[in-house]
Amino acid sequence: MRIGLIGLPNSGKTTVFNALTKSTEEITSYSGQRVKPHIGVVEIIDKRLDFLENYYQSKKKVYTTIEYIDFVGLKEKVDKSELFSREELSLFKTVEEVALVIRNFSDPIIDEIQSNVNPLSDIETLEQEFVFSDYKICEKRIERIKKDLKRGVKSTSIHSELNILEKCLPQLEQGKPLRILGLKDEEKKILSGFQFFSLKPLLVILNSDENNFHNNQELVNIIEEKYSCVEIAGKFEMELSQLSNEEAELFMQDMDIKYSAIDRLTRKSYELLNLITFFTAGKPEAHAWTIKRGTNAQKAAGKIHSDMSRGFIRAECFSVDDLKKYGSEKELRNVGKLYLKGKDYIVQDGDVLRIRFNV
Ligand SMILES: Nc1nc2c(ncn2[C@@H]2O[C@H](COP(=O)(O)OP(=O)(O)OP(=O)(O)O)[C@@H](O)[C@H]2O)c(=O)[nH]1
Ligand SMILES: [Mg+2]
Repeated sequence: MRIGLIGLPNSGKTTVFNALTKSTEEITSYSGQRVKPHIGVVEIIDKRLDFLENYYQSKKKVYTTIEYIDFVGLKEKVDKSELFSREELSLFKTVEEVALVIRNFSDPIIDEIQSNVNPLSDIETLEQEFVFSDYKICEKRIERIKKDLKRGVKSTSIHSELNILEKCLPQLEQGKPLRILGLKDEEKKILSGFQFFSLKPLLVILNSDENNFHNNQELVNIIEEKYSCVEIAGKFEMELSQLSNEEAELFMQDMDIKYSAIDRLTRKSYELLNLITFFTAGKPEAHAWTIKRGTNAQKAAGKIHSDMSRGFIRAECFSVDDLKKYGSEKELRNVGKLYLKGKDYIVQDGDVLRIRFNV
């Protein structure tokens, strides 16, 4: 999964990126330089996988990963230029979720050169940039299609495309993102070539001052009326990420932070994108896999290897929590908690699967 960190200049994107990926990219401090996007991979530590590794004495353990991309700050009033450079745009296309990093810390210089802290207004500014950019793309495409139709171009796909675009345009005209238009999956698929900004799932990272962290519940509630939101103290979390795990835990206790930024962000992202985790486990390796909620066993098997999906016979399946509770696979069998499932079984979060397949 790829998540793009997007925001106004100096909102703390690189700081948050460093915190999440334990990187040490330079904090550009007011420079507004167009540096290249940073890319970093984070392992999603999952205690359930640790348990499985230990239980099966696996030789190898593979967590799922999230890739974060730290983009350069978006300038306001971009109507004269494009939102992103060509290179950034092609990276943005690969992003499954946008995480808006919103400044909620005061800094005399940033306050002076940009504006005072105003998270709600910043979210709105960015959203309007997305909407405006999408509007231009949408309008242009509609014109193009209409010209083609006039010229006598005939195709059914062009009509369905036009239909959907004409549904999108008024929404954008009213300044509303396409995300909330309630488009069906088939419709989104038809639009996928355009890479509309305002259609991507969006999560707000409220980057709060370390001294004011936890005092922003009211603000978080307001943001959550429209968006999924995680509050983090970016600068503090960045400092934490450079410490050893033990030291970091002590500091977190001090700050009354139960879960690290990465834990909370991952949880929210999974929720937003409707993702779950299943496992495969044995002596050679314990492996966590990410799939969409509602995926059936045959498709899930395809995540592991395409042969497993093609030759799928059945899946032996139990939940990692049951294994913990009953202590062994033998006991699971005795109490009827080890199931044989067919290809249509909908895989659940925390399932351990063993796929039987023909080659
Ligand atoms: N107090 C405080 N300062 C922060 C926090 N996050 C970032 N800063 C400061 O804000 C400034 C900008 O931080 P960056 O992480 O470089 O911001 P950015 O969004 O990556 O900036 P651009 O890439 O230039 O758009 C730096 O001086 C940081 O130290 C925070 O959570 N608290
Ligand atoms: Mg930066």
